[in-house]
Amino acid sequence: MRTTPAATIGAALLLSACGGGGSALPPTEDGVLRVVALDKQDFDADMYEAAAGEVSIEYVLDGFQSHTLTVEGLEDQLHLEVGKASVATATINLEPGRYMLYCDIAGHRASGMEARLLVS
Ligand SMILES: [Cu+2]
Repeated sequence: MRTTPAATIGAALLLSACGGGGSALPPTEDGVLRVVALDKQDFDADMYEAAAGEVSIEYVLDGFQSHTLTVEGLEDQLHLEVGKASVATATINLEPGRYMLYCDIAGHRASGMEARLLVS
C-alpha cells in the first residue's frame, strides 16, 4: 500500500491547525481582543488576555438580544453595544493589570456576563 506524500502533508497541516486546542482563551493572533456575547447571557470565555497599550476590542453578537461591553471602573472609556449591529469595535488604552469586563444591561452581569481581562 502506498500513501501519497501530498495526502500525508495535508493531514499533518490539518492536525497542526487544530492542535493545541483546549485553551480557555480565544486566540488574539491579529492583535484584536474578540469578545463574543451569547444570548444565554454569557461571554464566550471567562477570561481574556491582551497586551498593554492600545487594545482593540471587537464585540461580536452571537444571538439576537442587545448586549453591552464595558470595563469596570472605566465605563466612560469603553462602552460597546451590539443588538441592532452584530459587531462593535473600539480601542482603549490599558495599563498592565487585571480588569473586569461586563455587560451593563440590567441583570445580565449577575446572569454571567462578566469576565476577567488580564493585561500584561
Ligand atoms: Cu448582556
